[in-house]
Amino acid sequence: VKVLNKLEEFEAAVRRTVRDVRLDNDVVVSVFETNIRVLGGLLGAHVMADMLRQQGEWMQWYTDELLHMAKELGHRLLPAFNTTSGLPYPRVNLRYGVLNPLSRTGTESDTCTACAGTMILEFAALSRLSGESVFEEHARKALDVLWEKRQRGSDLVGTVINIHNGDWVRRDSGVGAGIDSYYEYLMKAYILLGDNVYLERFNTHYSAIMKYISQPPLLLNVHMHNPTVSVRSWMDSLLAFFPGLQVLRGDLKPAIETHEMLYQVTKQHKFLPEFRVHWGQHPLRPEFAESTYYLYKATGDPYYLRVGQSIVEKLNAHARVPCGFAAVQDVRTGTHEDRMDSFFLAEMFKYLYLLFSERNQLHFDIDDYIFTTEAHLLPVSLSTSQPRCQSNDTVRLGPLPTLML
Ligand code: DMJ
Repeated sequence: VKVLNKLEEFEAAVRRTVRDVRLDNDVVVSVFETNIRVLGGLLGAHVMADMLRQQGEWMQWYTDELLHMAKELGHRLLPAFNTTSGLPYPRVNLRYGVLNPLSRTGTESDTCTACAGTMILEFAALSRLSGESVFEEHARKALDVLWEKRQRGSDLVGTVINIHNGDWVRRDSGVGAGIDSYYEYLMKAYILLGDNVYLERFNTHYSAIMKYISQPPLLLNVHMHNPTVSVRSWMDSLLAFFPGLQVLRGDLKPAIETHEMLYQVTKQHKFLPEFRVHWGQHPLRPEFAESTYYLYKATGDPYYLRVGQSIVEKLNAHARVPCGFAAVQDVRTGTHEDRMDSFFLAEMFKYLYLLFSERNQLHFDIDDYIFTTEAHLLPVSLSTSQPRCQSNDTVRLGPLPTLML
C-alpha cells in the first residue's frame, strides 16, 4: 500500500498489525517462508513507516512497533541455527524453538539450498536496524557453509543438503526450485551490503551456471559433480525469476532469450505451469512478471509493457474471482484452487504496478531500494549502517539466544 501511495490504508494496516498480530504461537513454521514473507514484510513496512513519520504528516504515533515485532520474530527463528554446521533447521516452533521436547521439530536433517541461503537480506537488515549483530552473523555463516560445500570442480551447488554434516543429499543443480533465491541473495547481498565477498561468490557461480546450466533459451538441471549430464529436460516455473537476476548482473542477451521463451509458453498455456505441463498447477507465481519488470527497466522496450498487459489480461480472465484472485489448479482446464498466496499481493501486484507507473508517480526513488525475494523493499543505505559483521569467511558466533518459553 505504501508503493501505491495509499497512505491512509497503510497507516490503518500498520495499526491493525500492531494491535492483532502475536508471534508467540505454538506453531511449526518454515524458517525460509517466515523469513521472506513475515520478517521481510515487517521490515519493509517499518522502513516505510519510519520514512512517513519523518516526513511529519503520517504515522506520527509510530514508535518502531514493527521493528520490535521483527526483532521478536528474528529471535524466535534463531534457534533454527543451533546446528553444528551453522546451516539452519528447515522448521522451527515459534514458541518452543527446535530442540525443546514440546517443539515437534528437530528431527529433520535436510534442508534446501534456497532455504538455508535466503536469510541474509532480512537478517542483515534486522541487525542493522536493531543494532543486534547476531542475526546477520548467523545468516552469513549459513552462506559461508554453502559456499564451502560447493562442488569445487563445477562451482555448482546441489538442491538439498544435510544440516548436520553438510553432505549433499540431492546433487541436481539448476536455478529453479530448491536453489533459486540462494543465487539471488548473493547478488542482492552485495548490492544491499556492499561486501565484495558476495559478488565474488555470485560471479563464480554465475560463470558455472552460464557454462553448464544455461543453454539459451533453456535453463536445464545438471548433476553438480558431472555437469555435462542433464538430469531433466523440463523447466520449473520458479526459474522464471532468473532473467531478472541476469538483468541485475548486466547480462541482457540470455535474459531476453529465456524471457521470450517463457512468454511463448504463457501464450500457449495462459500461465507458466508449475513443472512441465503434466503438472499444470499455477499458484499465481510472480517470477515472470518480475523478470518482465526488470527487462522493461533495463531496455525501455515497450514490448515488455505488452507482455505485462497480457499478464494482467490473463489474470483477469482466468484467475479473478469475487473475493480476489484464485490459484489455478490446472492450466489446461482452468480450474481454480481456494488459495491466494501472499506473494500474489507482495510481488505480482507490485511488479505489475511498477511496470506501468511513471517514475514521477512514485513518492520515493525506487532505485534507493532493493527488492527482497518477496519484493519487500529494503533501503540500500543499510550498507553504511552499523553493526557490520566481520568480512572474512569465519564468523565467531556468540551463544544462541533461546526461546524455550
Ligand atoms: C516467492 O515466495 C519468492 O520469490 C521465493 O523466493 C520463491 N518464489 C515465491 C513465489 O513464487
